Amino acid sequence: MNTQAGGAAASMAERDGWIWLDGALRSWQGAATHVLTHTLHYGLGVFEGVRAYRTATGTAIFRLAEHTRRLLQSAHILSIELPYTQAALMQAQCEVVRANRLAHGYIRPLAFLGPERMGVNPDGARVHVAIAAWPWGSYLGDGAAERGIRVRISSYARHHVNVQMCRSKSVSTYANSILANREARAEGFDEALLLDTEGFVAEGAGENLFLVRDGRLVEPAPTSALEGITRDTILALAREDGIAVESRRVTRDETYIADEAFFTGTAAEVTPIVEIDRRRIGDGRPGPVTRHLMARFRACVEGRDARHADWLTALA
Ligand code: PPE
Repeated sequence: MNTQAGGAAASMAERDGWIWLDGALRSWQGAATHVLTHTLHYGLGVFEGVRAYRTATGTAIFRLAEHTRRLLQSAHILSIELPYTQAALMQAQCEVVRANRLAHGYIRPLAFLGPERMGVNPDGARVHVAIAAWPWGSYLGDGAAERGIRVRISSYARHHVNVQMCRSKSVSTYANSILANREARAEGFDEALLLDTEGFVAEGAGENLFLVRDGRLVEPAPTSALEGITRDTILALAREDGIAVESRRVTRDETYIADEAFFTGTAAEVTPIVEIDRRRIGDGRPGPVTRHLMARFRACVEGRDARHADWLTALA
């Protein structure tokens, strides 16, 4: 990963540029918080991941309104009162991309409780909002989109719906994701797929899952998974193309016999899966439905699909 100046950054904290913190742009390295930050100790915080793309008419943010709305909803679920409106947060994200002169990149808004209080009762801790942005390439490794990735079903279950409310994209969900991802990589896989506490397929460590079976698109109904916005994009594109869509319970063995499988996520975009638990999926290469939806997704994010121009917010 490179700094603005082009040198290699030793740490995400040591880059050059600008971070929006509590209403104003601060220098990248000055955007700090105290070690007694409440969220650092107890994990109550929410975030988003958003991508800006280069289009023929300039840089544009993909589905900015939907991501920002989900940030507000994530906070609402956890009773975190964000001191900013959706419009102000959308404006701030545009400002951060512009200030860092990014032609394309990843935007990370984060709402966290400050160091004003310690203890599980957070009353009195202020809600802070930070927004950073940086260039972020292929999330699941170079060549993932072309070759597809190898996935392992995790030995860790996704949170029970009454343990971690997964419709909230909250910081504390991700300890579970880290355990699963680390386990999968340690065993030579690229990413983990998590089952729920009843044994049905939930989602990837940082992605939603889709299967293709006999030309139909199948997704695990998102009960203990995040309601992904890339997932929503893929569902809309599939319906537009007359591809039947099923949202229901999916079992582990059903993933093994799928004709095709892929992950979706803002960071991962659309990533084909060619192997699950050492079983080849289809012919072991990204399948035709996956490749078709990847191409349609690319056209949308790059502003080449006039039908979905409203998914892009131009930076102007
Ligand atoms: N499930 C999980 C658990 C998840 O983290 C993501 C996004 C998704 C589904 C897909 O959601 P969406 O981005 O709206 O399509 N994961 C974010 C964080 C990745 C990270 O490592 O950080 C992301 O892709 O931005």
